[in-house]
Amino acid sequence: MYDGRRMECPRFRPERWNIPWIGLRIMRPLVIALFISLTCPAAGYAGDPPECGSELNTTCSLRISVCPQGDFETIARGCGGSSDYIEVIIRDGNWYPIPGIPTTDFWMDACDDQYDISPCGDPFFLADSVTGPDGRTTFSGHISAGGCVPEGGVYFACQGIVILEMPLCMYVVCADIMIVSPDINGDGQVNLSDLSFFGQSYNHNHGDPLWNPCCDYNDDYKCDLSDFAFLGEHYQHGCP
Ligand SMILES: [Ca+2]
Ligand SMILES: [Ca+2]
Repeated sequence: MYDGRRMECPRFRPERWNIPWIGLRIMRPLVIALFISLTCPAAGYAGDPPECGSELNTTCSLRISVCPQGDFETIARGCGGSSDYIEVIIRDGNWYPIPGIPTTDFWMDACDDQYDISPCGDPFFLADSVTGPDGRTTFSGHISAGGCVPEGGVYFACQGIVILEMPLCMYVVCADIMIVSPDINGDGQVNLSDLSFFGQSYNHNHGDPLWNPCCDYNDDYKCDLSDFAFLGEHYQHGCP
């Protein structure tokens, strides 16, 4: 069983990595995992950091509106109700669950390299609790970030190690999560520059050439006065 040891590897934050010769962010987590496997002690005992065997699930196709200030929609409301969540089950190299992982040891970003979650703070979101005896925890709170991930999904990392699809662990798990923010350009502030982006999509709906899903904060496939009201509510909000 897990003996309480924590991995002493350097902690990596995938969003800070720049690998121009690969380009696609989808490759970046795999490169990070390879680097860690080469520079850290080999797995072989319970209590190793998360590797192949971890899981990432959502209760539905989450659509979450976030603000750099962390005061927009919670993950729990990401499907229109109030009880949805993201779930992870973290296991080590021997598929033993890892309990006690701190709430701060998780990270997420867009699977598609053309999109970005722009985090405010480190961490910019928290797990609801430390991982339990089964290695499980959930996420249902606020996210402090800007940017936009309209498609392609979101990957998760725990202690810098990206969760991969079982059983082969060849591919990154991209959870069905869409993230939008009134900080449309992801510079950490909701201001005039975002208003300019919003204006270009205003009164354009899904299917229109000028439709921009990053401007739809109430998930009705329209960019209209309702969304403008949300932008106004968070105007001049920024990273704490
Ligand atoms: Ca902005
Ligand atoms: Ca809308």
